[in-house]
Amino acid sequence: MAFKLPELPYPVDALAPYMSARTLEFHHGKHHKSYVKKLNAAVQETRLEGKSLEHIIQKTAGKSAQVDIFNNAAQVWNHNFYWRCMRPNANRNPSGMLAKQLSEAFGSIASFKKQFSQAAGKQFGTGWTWLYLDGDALQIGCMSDAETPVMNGHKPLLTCDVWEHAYYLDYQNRKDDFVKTFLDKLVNWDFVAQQLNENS
Ligand code: MN3
Repeated sequence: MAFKLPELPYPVDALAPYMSARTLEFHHGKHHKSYVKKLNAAVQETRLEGKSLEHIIQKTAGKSAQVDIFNNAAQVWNHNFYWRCMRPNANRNPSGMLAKQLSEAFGSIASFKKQFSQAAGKQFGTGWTWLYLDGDALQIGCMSDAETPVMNGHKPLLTCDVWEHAYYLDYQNRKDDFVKTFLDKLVNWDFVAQQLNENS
């Protein structure tokens, strides 16, 4: 069973004006699609063919001979997850148990957003900014290129793609504006809360 490009969970123009249809057409329809195609070609007739993305990521992480498989598998996983982290007409802030746990871990919701933004801002070059669970501890981290908490057995809760292809058409060099808009206008906090609940 080859991997497939999942449909976006909303129409391609649904996140405008914060993320344009043009960005989603390129990012989902070309970048993400290309990772899926390259991954299928790379695992064909290897022992990894037919295995889950998580299995492939964990088996190839840190192995230089399999870096091509790792990069494409992790990018497929990360993008599959990223689209689900956003929704149209999103609430500005989380509520309920998620809000309580974020406030306990990071001081307040505003402080969580500030720390997440700072982590994204510090990422030099391509990468992803994450909120994830390490055991029961909520952590913010930036990881380079295709790296993902999945490779370490951690549980991702939220991610922001900070590769230039994620924001350049809409924000050009204003990465900080993109991350702020992502946190205030695009995050599907219900999805983040669901990921947290799956763990308990
Ligand atoms: Mn991307």
